[in-house]
Amino acid sequence: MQQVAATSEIDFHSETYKDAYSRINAIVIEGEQEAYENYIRLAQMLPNLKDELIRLSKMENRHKKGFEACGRNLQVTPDMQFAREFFSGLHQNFQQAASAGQVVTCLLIQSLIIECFAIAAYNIYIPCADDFARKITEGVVKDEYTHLNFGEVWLKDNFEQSKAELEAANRQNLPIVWQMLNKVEDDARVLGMEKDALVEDFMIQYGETLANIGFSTRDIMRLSAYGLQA
Ligand code: Y39
Ligand code: FE
Ligand code: FE
Ligand code: FE
Repeated sequence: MQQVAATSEIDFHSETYKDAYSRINAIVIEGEQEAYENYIRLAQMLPNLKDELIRLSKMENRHKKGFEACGRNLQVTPDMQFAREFFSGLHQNFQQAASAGQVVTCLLIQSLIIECFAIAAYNIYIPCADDFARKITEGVVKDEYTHLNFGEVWLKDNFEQSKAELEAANRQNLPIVWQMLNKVEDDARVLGMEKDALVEDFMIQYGETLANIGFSTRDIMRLSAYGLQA
């Protein structure tokens, strides 16, 4: 948001750029793959919303294919091992919650935290992306707002009975997001994405989301500051 379009200064074919891209591109591909699996799992947990959730999962699968094409376009091989480790914390917590039938926790992890992270990252990436990746990412980010909205609406409609579980899930998972950001800070900067801008956009998006669900301003301050110093 505070970023000036910097594409003219970026050499998309330099070894430095391609090395950083091999990790960031992998993270995005792995994230989209996990999002695909997570929405299928949520469809099993919310059978009355199965068709809608399967539709969301298919969108995630298309996103994955789009970002794989972005890597190929720059002749970059994504470092999938790095990406699986990068997502392992949120992945484990989602799996555990799903096994325990904690749909509120699953929605917080995928539809709020991960979608807000994606929206922040993609919006910051668009002005500094290569032409091919920019067009792909512009299409993807529109879908991510739809996914975020799904979680928002469900949690708003079930707010009173979800509140305590949301607080606990936020406390467990938000610090992991800050740790993830720290791990990619240097690579993101090479791509033209500043950590401060990522944090700012994430906080704005996540705060708005919590407000839409029904949390008070005071709750939002408390919830969104969790683990920020990580
Ligand atoms: O719902 C989705 O499609 C989300 C899975 C995708 C997550 C993308 C994670 C982006 C993090 C990039 C970090 C760059 C600094
Ligand atoms: Fe901004
Ligand atoms: Fe996606
Ligand atoms: Fe998504």
